[in-house]
Amino acid sequence: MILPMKELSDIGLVGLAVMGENLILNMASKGYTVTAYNRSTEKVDAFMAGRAAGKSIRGAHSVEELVKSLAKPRKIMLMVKAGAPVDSFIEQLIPHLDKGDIIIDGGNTHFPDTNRRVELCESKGLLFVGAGVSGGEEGALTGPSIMPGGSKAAWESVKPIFQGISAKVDDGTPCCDWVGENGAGHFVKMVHNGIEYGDMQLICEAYQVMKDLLGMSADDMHEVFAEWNEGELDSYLTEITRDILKTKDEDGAPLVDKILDTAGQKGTGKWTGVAALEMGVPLTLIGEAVFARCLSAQKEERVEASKVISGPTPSFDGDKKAFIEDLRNALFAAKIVSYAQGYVLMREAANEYGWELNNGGIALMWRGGCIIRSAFLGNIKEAFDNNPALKNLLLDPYFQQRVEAAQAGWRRVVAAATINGIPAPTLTSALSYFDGYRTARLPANLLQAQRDFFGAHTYERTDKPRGEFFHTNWTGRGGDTSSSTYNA
Ligand code: NBP
Repeated sequence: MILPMKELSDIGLVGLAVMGENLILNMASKGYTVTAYNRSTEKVDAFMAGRAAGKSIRGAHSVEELVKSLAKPRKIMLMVKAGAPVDSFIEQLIPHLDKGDIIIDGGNTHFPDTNRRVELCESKGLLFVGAGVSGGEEGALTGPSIMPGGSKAAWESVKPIFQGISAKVDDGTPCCDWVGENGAGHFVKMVHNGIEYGDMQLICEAYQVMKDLLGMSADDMHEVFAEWNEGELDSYLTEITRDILKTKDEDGAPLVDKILDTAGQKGTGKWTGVAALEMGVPLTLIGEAVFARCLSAQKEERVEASKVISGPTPSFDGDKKAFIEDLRNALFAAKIVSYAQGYVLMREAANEYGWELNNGGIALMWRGGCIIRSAFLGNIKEAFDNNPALKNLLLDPYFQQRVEAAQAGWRRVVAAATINGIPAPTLTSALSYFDGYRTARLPANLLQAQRDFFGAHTYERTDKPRGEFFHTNWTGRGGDTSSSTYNA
């Protein structure tokens, strides 16, 4: 269908790589007229002569031409490599823009950069939106999940386009809503990516346990993931794992078996872990998922170590079917822990940066279009609808009941993996967090005694009110002077 081209474009998009091109085509398919621009202008010509031909898309060959082609308030979306290229385009655009014009950064930007850019643009009378976009190439074309934040005054102008092109959940609700001020949109997208790291690693651990402990073939595992995808583990990542496991190489052997076991990463998982460390949030599962990728990257060293260090030879003589059900429960329970931890991190960030995050709305944005989309996010939305002040998802009655029902199987899986020497860092650390979180008295009494012993760091007592600090001269050699009490 050829849609009419408006005299002035509704929006301009800079960056004709995989995401930018597909977002433009998505916008044009919804009736918007879009101006396309790219640093290397030959890509503009190629796009205009190719995929954009006959659509409500016009090409621009300079920033000036781009700006002149837009209806006011002008909306310009950057879909370029995160970092310096975004700053470079902002600098180039500013002299050509008028008060109230809007710059949108749709890349995977680190949220402090967005905080800074909102301040800069607002100081020039412009508006700035930092929008996380998820869904990859296909999502960009057919409906991504979009998480916008920044200058709230921009939302009314941007909303129809973003909600128009975004994925929709079953009742038609768009997977895009205003997230919050400054870098809130990019923060939420960062946590989304961290959760994606966790979900992927959990699936990989279940795969390795099935392969190395149960001796299952890729075809057998394909059947298991197909079945799991019909139930509460229904998700995009379960679905693609199912399809990956049945894909064959040219010789008919499973392609997955021929792929080198070293994982790459572009940094968003690391940022999530760093943010958690900075805010003192125990985000253990995502942290382990990032480290698992790091360990996978040490391929040569692992091969060397495997020749020198021995461990148990995996063997299983139990009920395979029952154990696969345990594995399903382990995956589900650990996934609940991961989202619980991710939400605690977002709550802490909201406190620290003064954002008003809508937790149920975030679950809805992740419900469709993005890589972590799953049926389970509907339950998270319900949990926050029932109790917007929920401290931890594990305390929601539905999730509490589900984890309690799953925990026996989860423990059997972690025990079996440990006894058989199969690494399962995310399944295991999630269980430790779960047990730590539900433990009223942890061994930190001893830890605090150690701190006071060697550094006079003081301690509080169980028989005195909170906030009163004591120091003991443990050896009889130290003095009575204590260190200041503060937490870094
Ligand atoms: P890339 O991340 O590969 O970026 C390519 C674009 O950046 C091209 O337009 C390129 O222009 C431009 N660019 C580069 Br590279 N260096 C530049 C510079 N110094 N100055 C100006 N422009 C420069 O594209 P992408 O994969 O489409 O991703 C775009 C953004 O969306 C990124 O932030 C990415 O992290 C994010 N994202 C990607 C996905 C995905 O699945 N790929 C999903 C979600 C979000 P050129 O043609 O002149 O080199």
